Amino acid sequence: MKRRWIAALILGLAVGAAACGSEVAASTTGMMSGGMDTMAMGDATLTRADVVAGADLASGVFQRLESAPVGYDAVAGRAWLARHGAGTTVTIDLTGLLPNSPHIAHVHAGACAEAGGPHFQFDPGGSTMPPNQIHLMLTSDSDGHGFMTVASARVATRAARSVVVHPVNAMDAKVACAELG
Ligand SMILES: [Cu+2]
Repeated sequence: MKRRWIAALILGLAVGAAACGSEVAASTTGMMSGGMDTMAMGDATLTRADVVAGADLASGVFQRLESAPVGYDAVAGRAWLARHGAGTTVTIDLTGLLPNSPHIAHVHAGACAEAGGPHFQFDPGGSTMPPNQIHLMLTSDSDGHGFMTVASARVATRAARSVVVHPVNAMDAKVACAELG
């Protein structure tokens, strides 16, 4: 059971890296041999970004994108990005997702008017996977609610501008974008 879940997660990662712009699907084999680091994709029990003490907090409201597939008409929610002494924490909280479905969100470097543009990278031009990018993996509940927090050990620059949510099963169909301000 667990092995199947990990395989699905790795597949989602590979598809995500390939579908989100000009990036090449990179180190999935490296991740497999090195073992899965669930912290790299989120942990719903982490301290939420909006309550991290002493943080520089940015947030934005999710807006449905034109590319959203059928079933996301009511998508809504919020993203928070906290820059703090231990790095960066990102939390997303969405409603109106397809129920019981895997979704992946990335911090992007562009405005929502350009559907978020490319992925934010701590080292531009480097690895397309965490920890060089900020990815969050979540599965919506039976009501279409999705929630996740991820922590990075480095402080994101202002190039971390938006958060975009994708269905794992249709990575090109960006669902919603929240611009961080
Ligand atoms: Cu993305």
